[in-house]
Amino acid sequence: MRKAEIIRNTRETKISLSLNLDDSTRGTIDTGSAFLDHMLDLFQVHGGFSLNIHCDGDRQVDMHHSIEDIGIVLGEALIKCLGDKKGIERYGFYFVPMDEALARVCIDFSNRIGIVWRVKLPSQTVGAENMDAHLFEHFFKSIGENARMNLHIELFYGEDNHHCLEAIFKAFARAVAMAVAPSRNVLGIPSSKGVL
Ligand SMILES: [Mn+2]
Repeated sequence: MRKAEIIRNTRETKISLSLNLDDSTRGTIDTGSAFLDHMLDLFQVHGGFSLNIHCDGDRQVDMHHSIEDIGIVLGEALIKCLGDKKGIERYGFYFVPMDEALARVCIDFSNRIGIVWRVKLPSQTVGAENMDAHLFEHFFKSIGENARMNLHIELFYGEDNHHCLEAIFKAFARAVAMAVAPSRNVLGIPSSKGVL
């Protein structure tokens, strides 16, 4: 089983997170934002992963530190689960429509950081907490940098922020699921260099 447990405590956030890529038991997610909980639940369900998160963050400021630090820890957990990346597909991609919105996510667990965020959300806030929708760019940047990924996220169109972000999270989950799946074609580490 590829799994990781990480605890990270700072003056801004206290986070405990566990991720299991080979178990689809639905975990408990409590980030302090019901909207972010919903998005991360979509990630575990659509990826076929088990994710538990508890975050006690400085929400009296805003969700900025919490969402950024959860991204850091989730990125660290992903890379920890993958180890030397032997036998995995390495690349993953997915298009997901959500009613009027369409998103595409392409990833490479390349050990070379490169994040492209081509997303123009239709409104500035989202969720019952009126979270700044711009924070989701920081979130995916934190994941990509800490999982040392090449991560391309695009939103082609969409009129409802909830739908747009839902399409992005589902596409991300399914792209990760594809990339971490056992490779049908490549034996060993999926790189001509022999190291990733
Ligand atoms: Mn929803």
